[in-house]
Amino acid sequence: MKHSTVTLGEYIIDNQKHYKSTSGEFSRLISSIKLAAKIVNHKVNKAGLSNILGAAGDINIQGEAQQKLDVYANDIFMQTLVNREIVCGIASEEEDDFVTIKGKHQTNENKYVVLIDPLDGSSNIDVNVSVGTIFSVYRRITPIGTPVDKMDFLQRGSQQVCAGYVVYGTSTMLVYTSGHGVNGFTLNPAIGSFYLSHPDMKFPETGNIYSINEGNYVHFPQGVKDYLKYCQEEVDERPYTSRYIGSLVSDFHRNMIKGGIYMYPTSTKSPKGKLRILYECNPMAFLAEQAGGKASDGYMRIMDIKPTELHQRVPFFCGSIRMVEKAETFMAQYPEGANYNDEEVE
Ligand code: P6P
Repeated sequence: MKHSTVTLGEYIIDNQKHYKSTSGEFSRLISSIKLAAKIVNHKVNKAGLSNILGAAGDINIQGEAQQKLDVYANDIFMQTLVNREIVCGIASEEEDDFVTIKGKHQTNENKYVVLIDPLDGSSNIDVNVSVGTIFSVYRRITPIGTPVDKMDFLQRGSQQVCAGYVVYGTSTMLVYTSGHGVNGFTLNPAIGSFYLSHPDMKFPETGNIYSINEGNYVHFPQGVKDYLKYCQEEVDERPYTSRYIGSLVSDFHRNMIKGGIYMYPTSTKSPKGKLRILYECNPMAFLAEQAGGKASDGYMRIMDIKPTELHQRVPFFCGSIRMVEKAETFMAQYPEGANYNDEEVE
C-alpha cells in the first residue's frame, strides 16, 4: 500500500461538502477527538512505566472496577470536547449520568451530543493487549439554547451523524464514518499526525472467523449454540477459526479487514447481553453498515432499537453480512428472544 500523504485534518477539509454542519463545527469535533486520541495513546503506550496500571479503586455504574486508564481516558476526552465548545452534552460509560456542557456564556448553543466508551477492553490494559475508544455523535433534538435532555441521548442509532473508534494496537488508528463510507487513519507517532491509510474500508461479504467468549457456552441461547456448531462442523469452507481478543474494537477491526462475525449474546450472567447500545453497539453498527456489513441483536437491526436507558445493554451480532444473516437464521428458530424491543420502528 503506497504511503498516504493525506492527513485526517486535510481529509475532513477536502470532504467538508459531506458534513451537513456549518462553520466547521464537525471539523472541530473530529479534531478534538483526534487530539484526545493522541494524548491517550501516549499514556497507553507507556502504561507499564507510569503508575497508571491497575484499578483506580472505584466502581463505575456498570459495577465494574474502574481501571486508572479508564478514568484518565474519560477525563481527557471530556476535557478536549468541553474546551472546543462543540457539544452541549456528553454521555460516557464512566459517568453515571450525562454531563451538560455550557459554553463560556453558560449557554447551550452547540448542537451535538457525544456518547463515548473512553477505553473499551480496559481489562486488557495490564496484560499489554490492545484496547480502544468508541464514540458516537448525534444532533440534539431539544431546541438549541435550552438545557440538554436525556432524550437527546436516547436516540436510535439510525440518527447518528458520526461514529468511530480509536484502536490502540500495534499501531494506533482512528476509524470513523459520517455516513459516507468508513475511512481508517494511522497515527505516525514521529510526527503526531494521523494519515489516511485505509480508505473506504469494507467488510468482506463473508468470512471464516467468529469471535465470541465460548466460556459462556452453556449459558447461550440455543440459536447461538446451533450457530457455533455450524461454524465448527467439517463442511465446505468450515470449520471457521475462533478469534476472541476480549476487546470489541480489536475484534471488530480484524473482522472488518479479514471478514468475520463478533457475537456477544445474552447469557444467564448477562440476561440482556453485556455491550451497551448507546456507546458500543450503535457506533459499531453504524460503521459496520457503512462498510457493507450488518449489526443486529440476533433478531432486529441494532440501529432500529429505541434506547430507553443511558447504560442499556443489548445482545450484539456484528460483522460480515452473510455471517450475521446465517446466525440470525439459527436465532429465528427460537423466537422467544424476538420482539426484544416492542417499540414500533418509526
Ligand atoms: P467478556 C470489554 O469489557 C467489552 O466491553 C468488549 O470490548 C469485549 O468484547 C467484551 O466486553 C469482553 O467481555 O465477558 O468476554 O470478558
